[in-house]
Amino acid sequence: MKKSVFLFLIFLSIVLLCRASILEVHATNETVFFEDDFEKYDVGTFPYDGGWELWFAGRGSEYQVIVDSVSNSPTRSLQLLGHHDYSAAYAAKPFATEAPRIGFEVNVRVEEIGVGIGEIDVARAGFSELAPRGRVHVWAGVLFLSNGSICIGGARNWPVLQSYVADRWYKVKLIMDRPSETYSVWIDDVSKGENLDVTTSAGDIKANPSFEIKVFSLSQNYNSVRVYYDDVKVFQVFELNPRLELIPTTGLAATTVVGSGFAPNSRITITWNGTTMPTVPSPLLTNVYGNFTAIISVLDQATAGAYILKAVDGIGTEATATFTVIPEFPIWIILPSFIIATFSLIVLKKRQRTGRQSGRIGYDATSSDFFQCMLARALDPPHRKPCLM
Ligand SMILES: [Ca+2]
Repeated sequence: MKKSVFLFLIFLSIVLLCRASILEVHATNETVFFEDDFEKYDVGTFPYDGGWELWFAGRGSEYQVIVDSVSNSPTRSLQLLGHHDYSAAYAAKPFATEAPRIGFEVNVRVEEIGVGIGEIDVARAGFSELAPRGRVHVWAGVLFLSNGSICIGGARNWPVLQSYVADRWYKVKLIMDRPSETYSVWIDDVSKGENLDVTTSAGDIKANPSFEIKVFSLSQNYNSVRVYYDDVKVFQVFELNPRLELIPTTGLAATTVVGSGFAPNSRITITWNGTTMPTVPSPLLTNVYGNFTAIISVLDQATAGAYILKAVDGIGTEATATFTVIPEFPIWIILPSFIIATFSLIVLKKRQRTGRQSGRIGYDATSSDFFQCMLARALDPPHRKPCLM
């Protein structure tokens, strides 16, 4: 009995380890554009050094600062404070990408709820752009309303995700699929919605697609409530499905290598039977979709056979394809062609010569010797004597 329990525990441990490994592999399928825990800035300053911009100063720039009185990790966070309904406090960090799937994480803490009008947001985090006349367009922004609700959306009548309380950190995560204009959202790592339609405060989503996103922004909008942000991460999400195609798959000189399903914006290394080989272009990088195209020259032109080409990206994702080296013109084609061509050349020259001299067509001993000489050279490469007409 004890032995069976012991074996069961070992089996359970193996299963859990495998599951952990799978989750770990899955978690690596993202590229971080930037992350910030606000620890490297001086207290009382705005994090300009980290690339953050202060779009609007709310109650005053002296309130839009790093603080060490409240933090999610380990000692500092960013405080924002607006000025009633007159002026919001906005911190924004630009990032330029055409990546199809982008996401963000941020921890949010609101000092008070139930202050002022309840149906408007005191905290707002999301992908956005600065529009003319001091407006900010947000795509699927996550909103903390003054009535204690966490909502989402770029327009009014937002769907409610859950309630929240004051003076508590909430971890918000959102991943947006821009080609389909959908997103999924989590609060404290619990899913609150999948494949929801992206809406935007810019207006109709078709006229204002999420590919217009230029920044990630944090703000304190209404009711003048201190809001704290910490541990920001903005990233790209991708799925690995590496494939390699060669065009052509056989030949002698060169081939085009077409890869897909690799890590986006990642450096690709091509090997030929294990030997790293030059590529055109160089360096070779995948695009935002994880695709690439390159031209390579065949390394072993002298030895016919099958060779393994392997492409590996910066995180170790790899795919292989086989290239077969064959002479462009096999000997069984070259030799008869050579004989026929030589014979035809002799005949032609003979005709020209005899035609010029007497108008008669025929052979002589000299041309026959030349033909035999050329045939001997073709069949016996070491035979290097010149063949004379
Ligand atoms: Ca921190």
